Amino acid sequence: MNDRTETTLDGYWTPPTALTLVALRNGLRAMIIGRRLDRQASNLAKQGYLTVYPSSLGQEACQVAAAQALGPDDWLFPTYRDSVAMFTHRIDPVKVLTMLRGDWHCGFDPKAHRCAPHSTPLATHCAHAVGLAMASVKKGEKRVAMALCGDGATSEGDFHEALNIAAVFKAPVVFFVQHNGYAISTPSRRQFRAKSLADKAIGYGIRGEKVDGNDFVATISVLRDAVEHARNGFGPVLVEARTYRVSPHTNADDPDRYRNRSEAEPWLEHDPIARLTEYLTAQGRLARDTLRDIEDAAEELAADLRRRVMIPPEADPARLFAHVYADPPPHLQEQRIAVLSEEYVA
Ligand SMILES: Cc1ncc(C[n+]2csc(CCOP(=O)(O)OP(=O)(O)O)c2C)c(N)n1
Ligand SMILES: [Mg+2]
Repeated sequence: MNDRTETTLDGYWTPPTALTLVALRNGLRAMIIGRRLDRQASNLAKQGYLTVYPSSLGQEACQVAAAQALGPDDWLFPTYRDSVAMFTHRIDPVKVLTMLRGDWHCGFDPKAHRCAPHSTPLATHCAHAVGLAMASVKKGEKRVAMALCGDGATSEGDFHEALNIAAVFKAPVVFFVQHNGYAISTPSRRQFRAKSLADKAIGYGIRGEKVDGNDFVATISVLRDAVEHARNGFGPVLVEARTYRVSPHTNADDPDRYRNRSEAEPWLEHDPIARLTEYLTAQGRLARDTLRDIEDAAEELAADLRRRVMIPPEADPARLFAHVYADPPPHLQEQRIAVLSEEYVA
């Protein structure tokens, strides 16, 4: 079991040569833009434009590293918390938020984007990632699937089944657990007894890694290694990134009811964006103008997101009946005719 927590930016650990300056700047840019879009989405939820929004504030290193560790043919399997990973994976933010606006579909073509829809049921998508990875091996492809999940999801039966079958068949999957300390109001100490979630890999006979999830350089290094390990036929990897859920579970949650605000302080001091900014600045690799340009770009993207989400989506009642049955049963056909005969006011 490897523990990479020592590779922190605070000690100005030198990144592996494979991590170029361009990769670090891209990481910083995506984290700053991701945080700004995340804040915008939280505000849109408060204003009623989204039905719900689970923020990943403070988890940007994990979100961005997950997307940026993947190769051009690899797949991402995100949860409800992972919109920033999906933005970084180059899916239009409005499309990413489609489901969270209460629309009936995920808003984008999963195949075109190599990204599954946000999974709200915990860990069920881990098995989907294994299925895709196993199919890809059968087709002679070199694709890796990365399934993201939280600490709470590791208690699910689906998580166990996915890891077990992936291990047995050496499926090229990276299971990336963002251990943010909470499953809604349940703290980690009431969730599992294991010393670390990465230790669970031992039971499946696969590689397990633990990393400081607020350290972008360490996290992307570990994830890139894991992706290549899986791609080269050595089987799945379980990566645990230790981080903290700075925000409420969603806009509908009040964390003051179950945790002390002071608990967040040490995590705020280890903010992933501040750490990478400080590192690059201290190395003389980040001009003030560059940072301002990134922040300006983030503002523009947030304004564009706000503007487009405020346009009400087109609602077509006929869609209620589409895509469920190839041959709709008679009672649904009748209902469809009845709905379509009603006058519809947009
Ligand atoms: C199968 C299933 N059971 C319960 C829930 C309700 N639920 C939604 S989020 C959540 C907590 C998950 O915590 P964690 O996996 O740590 O992810 P985080 O929200 O912290 O990112 C629960 C229990 C669900 N969505 N799916
Ligand atoms: Mg959690």
